[in-house]
Amino acid sequence: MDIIIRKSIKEDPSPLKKLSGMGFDEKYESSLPPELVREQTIARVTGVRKNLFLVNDGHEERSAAIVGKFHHQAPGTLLFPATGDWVVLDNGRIAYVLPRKNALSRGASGRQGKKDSTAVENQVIAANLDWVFIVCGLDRDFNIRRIERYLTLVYNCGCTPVVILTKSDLHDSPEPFVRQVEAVSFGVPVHPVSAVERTGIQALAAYLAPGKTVALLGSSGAGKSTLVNFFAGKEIQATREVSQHVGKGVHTTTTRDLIRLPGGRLLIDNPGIREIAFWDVGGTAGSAFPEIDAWAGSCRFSDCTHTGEPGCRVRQACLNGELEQERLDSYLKQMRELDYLAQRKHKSADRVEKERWKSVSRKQKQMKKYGKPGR
Ligand SMILES: Nc1nc2c(ncn2[C@@H]2O[C@H](COP(=O)(O)OP(=O)(O)OP(=O)(O)O)[C@@H](O)[C@H]2O)c(=O)[nH]1
Ligand SMILES: [Mg+2]
Ligand SMILES: [Zn+2]
Repeated sequence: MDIIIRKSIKEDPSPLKKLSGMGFDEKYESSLPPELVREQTIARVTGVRKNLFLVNDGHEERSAAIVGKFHHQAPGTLLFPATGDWVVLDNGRIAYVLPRKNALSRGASGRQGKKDSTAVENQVIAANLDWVFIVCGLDRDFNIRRIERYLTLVYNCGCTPVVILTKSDLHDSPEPFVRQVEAVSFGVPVHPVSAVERTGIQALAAYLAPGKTVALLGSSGAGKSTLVNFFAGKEIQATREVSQHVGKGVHTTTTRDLIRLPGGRLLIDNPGIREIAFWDVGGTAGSAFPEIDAWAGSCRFSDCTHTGEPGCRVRQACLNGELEQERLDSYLKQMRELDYLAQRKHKSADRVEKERWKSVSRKQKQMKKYGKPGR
């Protein structure tokens, strides 16, 4: 059954009630353009397949194609549906993507460096999230520098991170790892858990409130799907066989799916991420390195790059032993990457402008030749 959104939406809240089970609230409702407040169906994207999207209107899940305009628009002019998006359906096809609260995105892997306009297109992992679980195994997966990169990625996407350290059963005590992460994550909650011993997992229930959406992010084999299955209380996501555990580059989960758990809790399981490529959303590395940001305020030069200028408080912190060299290196590397992205964005904007003028002059030439445009 379709959910009918009419002008009388306020008088009849029942259709939206069903959607609230999928995480819909008044903020999304008020962002609906008035021209769409007529007989339309609203649904949430729960999965992305090759040429189709899975959508759930709070009542049932079905597949939906997109309307033609998505195929004809220049990249970046229209929001393209991603898992977690709220969409307006028109005759069963996705016609519009509602403005996002936030979106976890990264540079499209494999496309960087190509000269076409899609080279700078970002890849939305998931949209409209309340929490992002950065899942990291306490095995070979554990890497503090990688956690720093995840934190920058999540902050720059406007999302709220939580660090989950899985496989705590592999150690007598996970506490030293927790301390290490806490030392670089400044107030971000850090939870050690074990799916094998079923410890620590209950603490995560606090994030999984009804109508809240949590996305799981982390390398392949970190234990994301194992967590999903734990919360679901059954095997709904395939997890890697222990015997295959050493096999590198195998992704057990291959799709990004929004899973609705009993009680309206919403989880987005993701394929493992091999490389954390940033995407320019005007962010900095500062949010994930607040102590460095604070010291930077005391550097002699306001535009200090902390790479050798005199009076650099950040380098001083390193010399004093207040700051680890590795952490400063990690910060500088992230800053370089983000600067590069910002420059690239500028360049592409220039190119867009050039192309616009090219098309204007082409039109002018046509006008001279044929007298009037449009003939
Ligand atoms: N010892 C131990 N092993 C675990 C734990 N959680 C998960 N594993 C194992 O880790 C392996 C990978 O788990 P998955 O849940 O498939 O990992 P994933 O993050 O979903 O991996 P991808 O889907 O490839 O991204 C499996 O063999 C799990 O049994 C844990 O708490 N302790
Ligand atoms: Mg998985
Ligand atoms: Zn400095």
